[in-house]
Amino acid sequence: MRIQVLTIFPELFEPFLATSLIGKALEKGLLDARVIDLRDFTEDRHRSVDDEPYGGGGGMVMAAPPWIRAVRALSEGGTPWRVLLSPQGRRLDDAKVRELAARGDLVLLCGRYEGIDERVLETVVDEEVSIGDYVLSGGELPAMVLIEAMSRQIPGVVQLSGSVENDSFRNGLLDYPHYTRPPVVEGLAVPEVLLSGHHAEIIRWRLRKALEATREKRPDLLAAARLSPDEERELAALAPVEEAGRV
Ligand code: 21W
Repeated sequence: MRIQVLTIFPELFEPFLATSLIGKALEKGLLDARVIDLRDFTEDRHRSVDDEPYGGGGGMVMAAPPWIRAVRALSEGGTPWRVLLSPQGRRLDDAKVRELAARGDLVLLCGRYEGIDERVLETVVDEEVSIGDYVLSGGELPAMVLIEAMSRQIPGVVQLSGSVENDSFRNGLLDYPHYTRPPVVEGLAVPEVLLSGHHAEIIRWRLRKALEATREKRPDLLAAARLSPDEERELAALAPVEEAGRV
């Protein structure tokens, strides 16, 4: 997977790219991530990337020419899919992560200031992606979120490919509860079944807990989940929902 990031804050990506899973993926050559300073594509003495908005109003707008020169330069010798991280984008979810990861060759554009000249979108952007409905100061953190999520889809990056396959969201459900030593914490014991060694029972218990958690915390996910006949049967057999506040 090749990812090229365009930003005016390349240093923000350094510790992120050097750390843990991403760092190892880069080392192993499974991921090729490069961060490019947008200012390298300016042509004025001050390397300026922003200007006042036509039509007036507050704030500054990122000018089109450096973006267009940069994206064209990064597209030489290939046809990368060009994604602008933007509050106007479609909200990122698991399906979009997989879809973008499958493209294999991406340019991520990280904006700052009040926005980017619309002609950038019209000329060198294939798609806009947001990470949620809250205001950030730029596209850098969203780009890191996207890079981390996509990296987990590269075969060999997450050890035990099973942990990706069984991951929460794979079947559209939340995760089951986890426990490790010690066996009792603050008077709370680990559920007996997990100590029983009955693998089939443990699998079933985890499925029931995942179904319960999803029904309780994310009914929207449960409504959209693609459940197997076995999972449907377990869902139907769950104890009815406890009403909040009932004693
Ligand atoms: C945030 C730029 C808000 C401009 C209407 C008109 C990329 C982001 C960003 C930013 C505004 C993402 C306004 C979730 C995010 C990003 C910087 C608009 C006010 N409203 N995903 N003017 N949240 N944010 N400014 O902020 O670039 S992906």
